[in-house]
Amino acid sequence: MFGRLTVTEVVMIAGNHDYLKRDSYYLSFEWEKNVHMILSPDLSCVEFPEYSVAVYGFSYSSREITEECCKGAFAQGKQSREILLVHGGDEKHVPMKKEELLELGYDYIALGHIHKPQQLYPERAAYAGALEPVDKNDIGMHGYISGEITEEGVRTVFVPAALREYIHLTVPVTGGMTGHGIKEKMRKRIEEKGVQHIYKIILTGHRDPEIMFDTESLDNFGNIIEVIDNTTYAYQFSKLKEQNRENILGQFIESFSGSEKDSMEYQALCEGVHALMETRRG
Ligand SMILES: [Mn+2]
Repeated sequence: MFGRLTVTEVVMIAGNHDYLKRDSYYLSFEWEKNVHMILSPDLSCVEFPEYSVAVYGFSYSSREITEECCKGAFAQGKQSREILLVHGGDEKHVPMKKEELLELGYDYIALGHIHKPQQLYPERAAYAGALEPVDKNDIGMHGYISGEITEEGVRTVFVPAALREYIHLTVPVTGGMTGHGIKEKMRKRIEEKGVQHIYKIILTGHRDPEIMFDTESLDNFGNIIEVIDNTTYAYQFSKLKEQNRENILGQFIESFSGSEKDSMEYQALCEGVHALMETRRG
């Protein structure tokens, strides 16, 4: 596939997942002419004199690299534009400090390992992130970074390219909404955001105590991996308290007076009242 590219040179390094084992396919594979894999575990470079560019990097030869090997990995001035490829950034995978990276003298540092795209320093160092999200908690946009080095310096732009996103979608529920109503609301919200994405739905707000909804049946498009029901029951506590001054229900509500809507106490109030009401209903 890389070989089909017509005006592109590909430079790559092995990371912690595809590190260079003794029988690694990387060691014997014959890449197309435009593909340059840096196999050395020590800093090496590929030069492109026609573009006045040198790309530096090193590959993993073990699952982990706990040394700070970016320390002292200075740009060597072989070409007028120099780029560094690094895979890692956490404790067990090439620990590094942002300040130290920036002092190495590269025009740009292209980072991998962390799946979420993020800039370490604008126009100088960034994680492109995974091309597609690879885990259900890998939320947000995914794509690649397109960069240009000119006389004016480096300019980068993040290009969203993933076909799907994992989205955590909050759907507010109000008292009086039926199971069908909630399902319709979810359908609308998902249609607005895109049915191609994969959703974790978080139901919030208050629901009618009489309403039972089956979270299993809410999946309109087959793209919901989880429904979390964080709703509380929509009771009118002040009215219930008035009506039940003389019994345990009224006293129970009274004992929670003043609790904040989002607090654990409020949750306990809702659950407790619901339990007491259920016993009444018999
Ligand atoms: Mn990695």
